[in-house]
Amino acid sequence: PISGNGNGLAVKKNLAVKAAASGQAKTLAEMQDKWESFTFAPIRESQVSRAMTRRYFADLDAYAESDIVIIGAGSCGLSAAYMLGKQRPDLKIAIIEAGVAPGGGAWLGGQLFSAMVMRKPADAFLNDLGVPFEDEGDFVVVKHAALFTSTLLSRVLAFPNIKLFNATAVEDLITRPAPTPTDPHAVRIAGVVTNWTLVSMHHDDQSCMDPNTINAPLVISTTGHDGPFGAFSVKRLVSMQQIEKLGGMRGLDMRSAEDAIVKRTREVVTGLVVGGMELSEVDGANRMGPTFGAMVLSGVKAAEEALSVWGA
Ligand code: AHZ
Repeated sequence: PISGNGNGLAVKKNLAVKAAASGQAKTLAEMQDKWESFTFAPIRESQVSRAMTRRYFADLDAYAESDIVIIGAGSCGLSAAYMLGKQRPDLKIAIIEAGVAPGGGAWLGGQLFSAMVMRKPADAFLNDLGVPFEDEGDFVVVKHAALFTSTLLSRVLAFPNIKLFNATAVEDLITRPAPTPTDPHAVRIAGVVTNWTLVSMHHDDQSCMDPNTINAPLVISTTGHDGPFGAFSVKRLVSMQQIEKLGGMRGLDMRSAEDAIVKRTREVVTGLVVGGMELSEVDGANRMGPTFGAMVLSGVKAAEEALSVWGA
């Protein structure tokens, strides 16, 4: 409804009439060569505002209780989301991505080159996704990393049960006591604490900017290796004394790094599955540099681990 202009009803009626008159869908061919008489369907600014905010706040409301939260929408997080969306349309899955642009480091291959290399058998993921590649024997090459990332992203965003909150940072983890016989101070992870990233970046020079929260029985953290934003959850696990210390990512060794990351993808603390390069910081694993097979297969395994924990 249009209101707040002192003449709400009249405007509403007027717009409804115009919308009915021009509302028929046109094909692009019908528009061609008729640009002199071209006009868009009518609109009022408040309609645009409400179209966006109503949906965003309805999503915040709906996903305040999520089934699974994925932190980070890089190649690993998006791969996990894709597998979960495909297998479990009944689950509510929120992805929290600190950047405005989801995709993490997967928009380019390496050193700003376009092509993206994936070692076999990660080509199975590309086949599932429908991304074409050149076969080089033991590895495959996607002609542009952006083709991989944009395809994966579009498939993930099309799932009705997945909501991506980008430009939103996870600032902390929600915990509940879960003492064990050997550790009376153990906790389980029960959700995430969020804030708009621009707000998160200004806690030092602005005050009173409390965060928001999402409850979820299972969190998958894929925030990448340490950096301005990376390795977020595992660093927090150390400061809250749930793991003793981080192993620290080791130097580059393509030959061992990829197997290690996939094999070690697991529930690190109850309720928190860690995948992708964030794991290299926990276990002291090598980095692999510009080969992305381990990222997608770690995502596949993280989804599998999450579902087994979630269903347990
Ligand atoms: O913005 C981050 C990125 O998109 C996001 N992120 C980090 N901290 C966050 C937080 N809240 C919300 N606190 C956060 N989002 O997480 C995403 C991580 O993506 P990535 O591409 O950096 O990590 P990945 O593990 O999916 O892929 C790693 C790719 C690499 S790094 C590497 C090497 O250095 O050797 N090799 C490969 C293949």
